[in-house]
Amino acid sequence: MVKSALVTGATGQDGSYLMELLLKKGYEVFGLVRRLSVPNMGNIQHIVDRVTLIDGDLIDQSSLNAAVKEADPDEVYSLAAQSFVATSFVQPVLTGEITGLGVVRLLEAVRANAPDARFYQASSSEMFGRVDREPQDETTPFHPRSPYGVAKVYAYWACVNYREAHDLFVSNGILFNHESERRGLEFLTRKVSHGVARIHAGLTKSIALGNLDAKRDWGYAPEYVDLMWRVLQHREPDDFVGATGESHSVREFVAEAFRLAGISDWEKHVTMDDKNLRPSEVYNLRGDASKAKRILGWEAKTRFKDLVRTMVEAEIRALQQVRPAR
Ligand code: NDP
Ligand code: GDR
Repeated sequence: MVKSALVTGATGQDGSYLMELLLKKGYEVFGLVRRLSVPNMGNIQHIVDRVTLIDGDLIDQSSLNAAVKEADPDEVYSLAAQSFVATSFVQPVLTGEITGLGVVRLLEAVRANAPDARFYQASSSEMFGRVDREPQDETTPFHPRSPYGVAKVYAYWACVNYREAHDLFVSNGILFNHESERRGLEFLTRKVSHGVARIHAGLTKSIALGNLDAKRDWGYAPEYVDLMWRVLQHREPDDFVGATGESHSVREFVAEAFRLAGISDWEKHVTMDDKNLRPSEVYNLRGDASKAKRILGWEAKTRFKDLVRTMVEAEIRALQQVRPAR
């Protein structure tokens, strides 16, 4: 029997890699997309004729009910979110509506229309926030530091509650940062790799950043969607951290990206803009994914320097395709 999966957040970084993976595994794939005045199919253009796209919005219950009915899924991957932490400080209510309550709407749609489906929730290391121990694992207490983190904690506990109260198969992946050339341009790694490539091409002179001392556990996105799939293949619902176990500062990321582009004096190309600072910052995250390794056989493979290289090289290549070297 061919399995079917419904992926929300289909146009995002993770949705695009996950749908590719599910197609490779022979799934019938349904992707939830919301109506935009100008469609943004960039990440999924290459697979758009092999998946079924369903219109829907996490704010709209009836569209989620209809999507679940149409897909009749064996597996649901709840990836859609207002996912940019900085924006959550200026749009806290919208972030709560989408990133928090939106997940409950999807759970309700599944409970009513596909109660046997397995449900994956894209939970986040941002839930740990102000950490009191290192590394963080499934037992680390949550202390979110942004409206985004708060909304993710709400969604996380809603998932646990639907598992306990309604006996649904609901699992959380608590994933640390994972990046790629498909990342949105406002996220740090893509902003830097894109900016460095433009400086390398002589198109601009500098990048404006915020806190260079924050540390993150950065992995490579295609490996993390494999973890999502493994989480739902496990015999029982459970929660798993996904991380590399290594932490690096924003400053290290920036220095390495400029080094790879052959620019040694990176400080001359980075300016500070207070607009990029957050009212409350998450200073230090490093994950312990040993539970996922032990139970699911999953491990992050791409190390920090290879991730930076992959992203910078992709940006330089992309620019060369637009403006071939003379
Ligand atoms: P993206 O920001 O790239 O993608 C978010 C997706 O959600 C987009 O497809 C977006 O659609 C969709 N979306 C936003 N609002 C709505 C809405 N109201 N209704 C329907 N769809 C909506 O995120 P990522 O792919 O990076 O992340 C996927 C999930 O994993 C998110 O929930 C994120 O919070 C979480 N996460 C991500 C991590 C990471 O490092 N990437 C780490 C831990 C958790 P559109 O294209 O139209 O904007
Ligand atoms: P994060 O990712 O907040 O960790 O959330 P982001 O790339 O936005 O920030 C990482 C760190 O870099 C610092 N920083 C800057 N960040 C941005 N975006 N722009 C800047 O100019 C800049 N300067 C410094 C930030 O302050 C922060 O410390 C991501 C998202 O994908 C979430 O959805 C996900 O849940 C978490 O990762 C895990």
